[in-house]
Amino acid sequence: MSIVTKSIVNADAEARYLSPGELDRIKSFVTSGESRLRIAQVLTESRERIIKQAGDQLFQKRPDVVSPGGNAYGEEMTATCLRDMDYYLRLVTYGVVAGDVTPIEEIGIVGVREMYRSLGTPIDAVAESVRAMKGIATSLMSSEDAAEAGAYFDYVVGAMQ
Ligand SMILES: CCC1=C(C)/C(=C/C2=NC(=C\c3[nH]c(/C=C4\NC(=O)[C@H](C)[C@H]4CC)c(C)c3CCC(=O)O)/C(CCC(=O)O)=C2C)NC1=O
Repeated sequence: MSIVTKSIVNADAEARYLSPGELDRIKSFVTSGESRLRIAQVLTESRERIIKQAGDQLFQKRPDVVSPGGNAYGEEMTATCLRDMDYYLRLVTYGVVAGDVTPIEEIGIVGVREMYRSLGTPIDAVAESVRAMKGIATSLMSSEDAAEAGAYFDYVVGAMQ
């Protein structure tokens, strides 16, 4: 839910006008709108390159995951691994557009440890892949946009620690 919807739901539950604090938060959401949309556009347009390069970095750093016995060993499993990276990059764009990590949390973080444990996927390596995507993605942006975007990647990495 975006801050706008959230504030309206909260205010209406108490049949009141939006408070000055809520209006302030909505104002900063609106003010940052242009940069958040610009960031989401860059991530969307560059998604293939971000995933490819971050995948290469991950497999260089963690050759074990693509070696025999590794969770991403073999063409099909490697493709599934890159697909998961694509999932997390997509969720980051949702967070950026919403100005809120809630969509990332609800779709991709709740239950993620248990999921990867049951799949035998080393979650620290998934976190490493997200860190690599952050590095490549933010290198495509101004430092201000990079700081804004970086926070959403950091959220995912932190949640996997
Ligand atoms: C949008 C929310 C969402 C997420 C996050 C998600 C993840 C997800 N990753 C999966 C598998 C997988 N995920 C990986 C990923 C990796 N293995 C590694 O060693 C690397 C570190 C890493 C890549 C960075 C692999 C290799 C599998 C297949 C494992 C298997 O089938 O044994 C599976 C099992 C089902 C399937 O294969 O599709 C799910 C559900 N699905 C979702 O709907």
